[in-house]
Amino acid sequence: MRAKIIAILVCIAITFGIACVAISVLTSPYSSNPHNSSQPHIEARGTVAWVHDGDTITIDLTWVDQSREGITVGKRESIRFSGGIDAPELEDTGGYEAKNRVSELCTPGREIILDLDDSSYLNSGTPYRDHYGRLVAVIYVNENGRWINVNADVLRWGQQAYPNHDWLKYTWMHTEFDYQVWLRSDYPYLR
Ligand SMILES: [Ca+2]
Repeated sequence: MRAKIIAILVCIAITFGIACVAISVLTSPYSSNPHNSSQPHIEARGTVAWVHDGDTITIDLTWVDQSREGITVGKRESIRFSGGIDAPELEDTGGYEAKNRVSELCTPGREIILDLDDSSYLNSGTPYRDHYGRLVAVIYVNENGRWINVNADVLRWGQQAYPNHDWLKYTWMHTEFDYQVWLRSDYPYLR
């Protein structure tokens, strides 16, 4: 009798455990993608506060992967676009146009997801940040069910629209990301 009760309790515990795992997987930010299966890698989420220029925006962090050291939910952070790319300064040719290009995708209050640059500490000595303390990342927005890499978008647009500017000015720096992938014709995360 006692063995039977123990067996029943073990069965209940196993069922409960499986249910808990299933619920956590279904509600995880990694799987909460209503639009498509090819969701980019996510290490943080946030909402846009404002756009500085063609390669930097400010966001409010709403979710951060637990293992990301020194990054706190609820904090306002500047995000420098990763991948070694550079947009013109606002006072230079194409600067305002680049800001407008980013602003089309990064409207205030819009949700974005971030793939933080795991290699940026090699440049600054601080995980995921540059020398100015900004987070370095790739920013994605979801537009009508498509994930768009904002870094790749401004790079591809800029090279066409303002070819005299060196859009790949910082590719000598350490980065997790390969801008050459973003320039391929079959790159998926584009408008
Ligand atoms: Ca990363």
